[in-house]
Amino acid sequence: MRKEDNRLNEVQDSEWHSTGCILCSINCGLEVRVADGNFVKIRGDRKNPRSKGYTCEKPANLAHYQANRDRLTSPLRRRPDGSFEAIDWDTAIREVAERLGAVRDAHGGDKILYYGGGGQGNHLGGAYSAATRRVLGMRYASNALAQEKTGEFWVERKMFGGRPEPDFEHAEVAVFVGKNPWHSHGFERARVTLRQIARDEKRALVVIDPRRSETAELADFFLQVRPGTDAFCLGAMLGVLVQEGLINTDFLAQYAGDAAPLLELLAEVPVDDYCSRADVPAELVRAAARRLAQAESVSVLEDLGIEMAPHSTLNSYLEKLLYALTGNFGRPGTMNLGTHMGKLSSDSKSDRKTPVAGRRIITGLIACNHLADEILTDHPGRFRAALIESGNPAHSLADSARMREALDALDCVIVIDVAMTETAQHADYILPGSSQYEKPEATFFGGGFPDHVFQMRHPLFSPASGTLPEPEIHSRLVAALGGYRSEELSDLRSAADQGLPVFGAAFTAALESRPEWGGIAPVLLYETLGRSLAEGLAPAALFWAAAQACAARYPESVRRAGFDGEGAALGDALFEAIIARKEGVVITSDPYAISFDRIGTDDGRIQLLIPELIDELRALQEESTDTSSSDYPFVLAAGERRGTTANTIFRDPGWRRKDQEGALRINPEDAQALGIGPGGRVRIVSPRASAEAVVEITDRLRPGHVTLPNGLGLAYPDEAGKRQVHGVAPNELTSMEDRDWLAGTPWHKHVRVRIEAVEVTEHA
Ligand SMILES: Nc1nc2c(c(=O)[nH]1)N[C@H]1C(S)=C(S)[C@@H](COP(=O)(O)OP(=O)(O)OC[C@H]3O[C@@H](n4cnc5c(=O)[nH]c(N)nc54)[C@H](O)[C@@H]3O)O[C@H]1N2
Ligand SMILES: Nc1nc2c(c(=O)[nH]1)N[C@H]1C(S)=C(S)[C@@H](COP(=O)(O)OP(=O)(O)OC[C@H]3O[C@@H](n4cnc5c(=O)[nH]c(N)nc54)[C@H](O)[C@@H]3O)O[C@H]1N2
Ligand code: SF4
Ligand SMILES: [Mo]
Repeated sequence: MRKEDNRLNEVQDSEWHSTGCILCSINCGLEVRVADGNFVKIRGDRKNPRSKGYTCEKPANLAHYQANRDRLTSPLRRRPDGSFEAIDWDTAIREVAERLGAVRDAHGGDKILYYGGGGQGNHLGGAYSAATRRVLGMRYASNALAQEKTGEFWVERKMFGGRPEPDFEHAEVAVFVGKNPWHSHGFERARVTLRQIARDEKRALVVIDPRRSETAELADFFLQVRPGTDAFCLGAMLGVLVQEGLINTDFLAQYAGDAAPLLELLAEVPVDDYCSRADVPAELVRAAARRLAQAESVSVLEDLGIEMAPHSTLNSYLEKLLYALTGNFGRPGTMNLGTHMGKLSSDSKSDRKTPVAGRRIITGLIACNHLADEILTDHPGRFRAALIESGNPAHSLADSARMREALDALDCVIVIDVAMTETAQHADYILPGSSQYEKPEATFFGGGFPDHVFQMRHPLFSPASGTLPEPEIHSRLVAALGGYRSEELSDLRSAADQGLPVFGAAFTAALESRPEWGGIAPVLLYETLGRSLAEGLAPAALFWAAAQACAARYPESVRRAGFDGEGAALGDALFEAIIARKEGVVITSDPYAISFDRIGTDDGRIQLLIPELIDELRALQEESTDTSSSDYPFVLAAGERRGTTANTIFRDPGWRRKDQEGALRINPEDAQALGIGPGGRVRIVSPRASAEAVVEITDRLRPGHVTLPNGLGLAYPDEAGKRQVHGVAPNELTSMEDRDWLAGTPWHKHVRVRIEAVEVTEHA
C-alpha cells in the first residue's frame, strides 16, 4: 500500500522527534515529524553530539523505506509450487523451530549457517540472534563484512590488536585510499571536514583512486592509479619514505616491534618502476609521500576501492604502514584506538576453518565468496540450512546465479527481513520484521574518538500490522526450541520491577546457577528487564548488558564522559542515559595517548612485520600489470557509491530522482570508439553473464575503466503488482573465484568485461 503520496497534506504531528539515519554506518542524528505511520519532515539533529545537525541528501527519502510495496505484512511459507502463502505467527514460529530443529537433529546444529545480522542502521537482530544460534548449536556465520572488511580486520589485529580509527577533523593531512567519502562518508560530517581541509593551505588532502571522484576533485595530491594497482602505488610511497629517511625512527623504537626485513624490502622498491606500473607520475607520488612525512598529524582511511580489488589484504597492510611508519598514532589528528560498546568483530583470536574447504575464518565470519562452496558439494560437513537476517546475499554477494543455486540446494532457508528481497524469494519461510523506526534500534559501528557517541533510536511508529521486532522473533524461537520456559522467569521479572541494582544482582545469580542460560542471555534480558521498561522498549534490555560490559572494560573512559558510580552502578548509569538521551549520548571520553595502552598485540607493541604478506609484497617485483585481454578489455568497478545509492535499503526506485536506471559510466574516448553517445545503451559482458545499461559519458574515468552503481537491479512491484527490475544487479556479472587469497574478499571493483553498443545514441 502506498500512503506517502498525499501525506504531506495531512495534519502534522507538531512535535520533532530525535532519531537517526539508517543509510550508512555514520548514523547521523535526525529530527523528524511524523504522521499516519510515516515521516513528513526530516532534518539534521543539532543535538546529536556526533553529527551536530549534519546530514547528506539521502535521509530526506526515508519515507520510501518506511512504506513501500515490498514491505512484508505476514509470515510466509513456501508452497510446493514455489509460491508463498500467508500463515499466522504461531504456526510460523512452531514450523521454523521444527524445521531447523530437524536439521540439527539429523546433521548437527553446525550445519545451519547464520548470515547477516544487521545492515547500516540495525544491529539488534544480530545481537539477539546469538540466543537462537546457541539453542540450535549453530557455529558458523557470515555477513557483508566478510566481503569488504575482513582482510583489513585481520591486518589490524596483527599490527595493533585493535582497530585504529581516523581523526580527520584534526588531521593536517588526510589520506583516502579507494574511498570516496564525499558520497560514502565513513566518518562524521564528511563533507564539512573535506571542504575545510581543501580550503586550508596548511592542510592537505591525498586521494588514491582511478576515478576523479568528488573527493579527488578537492585533493591536493590526486594519484589517479590504474585500477587494481594500488599495491604498487602504496609500495612506491612506502619506498620513498624508507629510501629518503622519512620514517619516524624514534616512534618506532619506542612503540613498534622489529621491522628490519620489511624495511630492507622497502629500501629496494624500484619507485619509478612501481609508479609507472600504477600509471601515476613518480614526482607526484614522491611529493605526496614527503608531505605525509612532514605533517604534524595524518589520518588515513581505506575502503572498497582497495579492499575489493587485487591484493586486497596486502593493500590494507600497506595502507596501515603509511601511518605506522610515520608515527601517526596516539595523537590528535592521527589514528587512535577507541572504545566499543558491542562486539562487532567477535571471535577475533580463534583461527577456525570452514567445515568443507578448510578456509580461514576471520573475526568469526566465513568469507562470502566461499559460502557457495560450503553448500554446493556432497561433503558431509556441508551446510544444510540457513538463517538469514537483515541481509540480501542473493543480491549483494558475488555471482548471484550461484548464490541462488546454493540457497536452493539447502534443505531449509529462513529469512527475517522487512521486505520481499531477492533472497527472501528463495526462502522456505519468511518472517517479517518491524521496520527500524518501529522498534528500538542501534548500531555497534564505532561512534568516534576521543568521544564515543552511542544512540539508541526509540520507536517512532507502532509495528506495522503482521510484523514483529527481531528480539521478539528470537525470543519466541528460543522458547519454541526449549531454551527457556516463561514460568521460570518470574523471579527475574519481579527483580526487574525493583530497579536495576536488584535486577543486576538477580540476573548474575541466575546465570551462575544455570550456566546454560548464559548463551541465551539476550532473550532472557528481553523477557525480564525488557518487560519492565516503558511500552515498546523491551528490545533495549540488551543495552543494559552492553553498558555493563562497556563500564567494566573502560570505567575511567565512562567516568570521563560524565557518569558516576562504582561497578555495576556505573553500567546502570550508562544504560539509563542511553535510554533517556534520545538524541545520542557520549558514552566514553578519552585522552589520545590512551591509544598506546590499548594496543592489543601480545607484547603491546605495534607489529610492523606480517610474515604472511611479506612474500606477496616481495613478489610484486615480478608481477605483470599488463592484464589486458582482448576478450575483456575493460575493468568494471561493479558497485560505485553515488548520491542515488544506499545499498538495498530502499527498494522503491521512486526515491531516486536522478540516475533512475543506474548508468554505466564510461570515458569519452571509449564511448567514441564504441560509437555511443550520451543516453546510448550498451551490453556489458563478463565471463559470467551479460547485462544491458544506459551510459553516462564522463571524463572522470580513465579510458578502459567503467563503473556501475551498487544496490540497483532490484525487482520492485509496479502499480499492478508485477515485478520490474530497475538497473543492473552488479553481482549477476561477478565471479566467486575473483577474490583475495588470504581473506577471500571479492574483486567487485575489478571485474573484467567487454562493452558492446546496443543502441548507439538517443540524442547525440
Ligand atoms: N551514498 C552511499 N553511501 C554509502 C553506501 C551506499 O550504498 N550509498 N554504502 C555504504 C557502505 S556499505 C560502504 S562499505 C561504503 C563504501 O564506501 P566507498 O568504498 O567509498 O565506496 P565505493 O564507491 O564503492 O568505492 C570507493 C572508491 O573506490 C574507487 N576505486 C575503484 N577501483 C579502485 C582501485 O582499483 N583502486 C583504488 N584506489 N580505488 C578504486 C572508486 O572509484 C570509488 O571512488 O559506503 C557506505 N556509504
Ligand atoms: N558488486 C558489488 N557487490 C556489493 C558491493 C559492491 O560494492 N559491489 N558492496 C557490498 C557491501 S560493502 C555491502 S555492506 C553489501 C550490502 O548488502 P547487504 O548486506 O545484503 O545489505 P543491505 O543492502 O544493506 O540490506 C540489508 C537487508 O536488510 C533489510 N532490512 C532493513 N531493515 C531491516 C530490519 O529492521 N530488520 C530486518 N530483519 N531486515 C531489515 C533490507 O530489506 C535488506 O534486505 O553489499 C555488498 N555487495
Ligand atoms: S552521511 Fe550516512 S548516516 Fe549521515 S545522513 Fe548521509 S546516509 Fe545518513
Ligand atoms: Mo559495506
